[in-house]
Amino acid sequence: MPNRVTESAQFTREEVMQAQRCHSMHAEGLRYPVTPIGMHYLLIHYDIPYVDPGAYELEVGGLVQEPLRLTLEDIKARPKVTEAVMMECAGTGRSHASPRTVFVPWFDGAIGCAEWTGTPLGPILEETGLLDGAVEVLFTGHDRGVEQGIEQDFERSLSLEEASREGVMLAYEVNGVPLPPQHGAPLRLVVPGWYGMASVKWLRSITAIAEPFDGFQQGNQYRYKRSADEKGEPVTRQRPRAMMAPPGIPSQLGRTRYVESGQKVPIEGRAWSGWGPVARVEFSADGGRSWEEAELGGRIGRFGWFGWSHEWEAHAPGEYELSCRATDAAGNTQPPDAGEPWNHGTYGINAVQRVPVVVREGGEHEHQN
Ligand SMILES: Nc1nc2c(c(=O)[nH]1)N[C@H]1C(S)=C(S)[C@@H](COP(=O)(O)O)O[C@H]1N2
Ligand SMILES: [Mo]
Repeated sequence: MPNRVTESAQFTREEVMQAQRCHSMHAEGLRYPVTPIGMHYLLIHYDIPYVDPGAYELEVGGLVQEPLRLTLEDIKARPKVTEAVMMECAGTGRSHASPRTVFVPWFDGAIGCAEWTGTPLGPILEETGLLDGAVEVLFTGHDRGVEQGIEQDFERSLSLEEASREGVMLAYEVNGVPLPPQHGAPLRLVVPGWYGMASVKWLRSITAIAEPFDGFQQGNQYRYKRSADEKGEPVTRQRPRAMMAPPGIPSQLGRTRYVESGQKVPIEGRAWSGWGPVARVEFSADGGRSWEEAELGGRIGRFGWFGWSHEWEAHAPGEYELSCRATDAAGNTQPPDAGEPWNHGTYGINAVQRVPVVVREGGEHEHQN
């Protein structure tokens, strides 16, 4: 059974359920250099499995000389690293596309940049002694479900090279506290630069394998394909994106912004790319017809997002559409619109953010206090 796609502007009951289980980061959360953990987005395909941390064991096996069974204490006794890591779901921007896939109906908020603490994966793979025939490492979670009619464990692989990269870790803490259940307790993989599906939560086992993994979450889902029956290309690293913390105050329902005229409005935001450092961020107040250079700030850690800022001169009353766009060091940038070229899973949609703003004459409108 292929993915379902819809052109309806209305969301289905299933999508609303998905959106409640898997929430976005609030756009105003962009003001925090490190995302407070309850604000970080969530994506959970099946159930959050109950895993007893006291009884926990990670199996490392397959094509290795010395299979290991590691308790949480064993893992915590290993070299400890903390890294800020920009995470984003591959379904990012899906609701801006038409048609869209029926899954988690993300707009712009499938993001977060938290500080993960754990132990590097590379040395563990080295110690087990990968055998010659090993080509990939498979990561299997404790969670199990039925997806498009197929019962499965959530599992994904990485090539030996990707698995041993700097920053790839087995994490047991986030922002200085033990992993909460929804983020993968007691132990998860964190793969900087990649869309989130690579960072397998609730890790049960790590297995060195002889053939590239072609299971459901890799051979079928998370691929850029034009139709359901095409094999397509794997979804890997995050495409560049910039986002601003929306200025002014919001309307409660539609979240249009209101600012008063005749002032310089400070705009701040974050930008990232999995394909290299961010090289520039631009800002537009006219729906992307003209662009101004924003000021690019520093990066949070080695794998986090970059800060940026800009001053917007909101002189005249009227309706505006604010946008921003990032370009990375490799020259990749963001398209103006979602879904070009369209892909069947509506993955990796990095169209520019659009923030509707009404600039009002100061003191002209009704208010209560
Ligand atoms: N075992 C397991 N790992 C998983 C998932 C899952 O459903 N099961 N979801 C993946 C996806 S698609 C994303 S985007 C990230 C989300 O991580 P977060 O919920 O901590 O933000 O976890 C990934 N790891
Ligand atoms: Mo995801």
